[in-house]
Amino acid sequence: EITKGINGLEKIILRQTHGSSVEVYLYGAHVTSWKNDQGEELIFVSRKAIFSPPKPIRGGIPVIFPQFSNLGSLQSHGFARNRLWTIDDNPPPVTSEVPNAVFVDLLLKPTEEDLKIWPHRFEFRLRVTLSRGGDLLLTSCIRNTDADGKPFTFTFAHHTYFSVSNISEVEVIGMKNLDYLDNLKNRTRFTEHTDAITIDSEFDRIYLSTPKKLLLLDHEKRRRFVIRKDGLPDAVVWNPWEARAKTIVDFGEEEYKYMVCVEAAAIGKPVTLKPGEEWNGRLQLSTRH
Ligand code: TA6
Repeated sequence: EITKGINGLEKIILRQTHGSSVEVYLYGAHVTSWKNDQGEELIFVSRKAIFSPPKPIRGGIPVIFPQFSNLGSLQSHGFARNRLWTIDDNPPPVTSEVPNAVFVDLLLKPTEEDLKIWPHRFEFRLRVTLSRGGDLLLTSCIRNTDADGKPFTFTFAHHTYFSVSNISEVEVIGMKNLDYLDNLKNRTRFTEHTDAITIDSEFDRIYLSTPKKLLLLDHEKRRRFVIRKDGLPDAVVWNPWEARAKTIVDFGEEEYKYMVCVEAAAIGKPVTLKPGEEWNGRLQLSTRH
């Protein structure tokens, strides 16, 4: 179902018979809602989010490509999140892996303007799938379509903003003994010693080469998000906390309490694609198992 969202921007709604749903805007291929069978929202979007290009939408699941943060010469977090994507009306067939799923394929190709800031031809296909059981899957396929034979390199993230009852109730599980780069300390490298990460101040870390399965626990809601990822070795954990939140214009003052970003990413080892080569990434979010 295609409908008009906020400010007339087009969005697609995927629904399953049991009641779960997903909403994705063509602007940024940005998922802004994921609801479970009970109709409960699982994704955080700021009350102050500005649905007006070129400002990226605050919250949801921004697609970060071709550059994470300020790791290169592009604008922070690249440009995929503030481009208008198109729907592929004739998508390649589904793999049997997710039966009875509903999905939409969104495409991004560079415009002549884009080529001036990042001189590489590519095709990015993002498949957004809602499984019968209500899991949200994001599968990315990025291809180097440069005819004149140049490789390109990128970093990537699904910058997922999870909705939580209260940040004090939250644990992130799966990082014990992993190295991380602390964004609050000039990306100095440290080793994580705790198994269950809790957050009680500004937090911004890139965990390197994590397990494929991570957990986000919300004790008050008795909810457990299972994050499964493939081709996305790293994981960013972010909460701006009070002081930094005040500096973000499209973020409510108290809202840091109700969100946490746990991002499936490829940052530590940037991906390089030769002409004709293809890269695949996969993120599966579930609250069931
Ligand atoms: O992923 C964490 C991070 O890179 C933080 O450093 C923080 O700035 C956040 O993303 C949001 O970035 P944005 O450009 O959306 O304001």
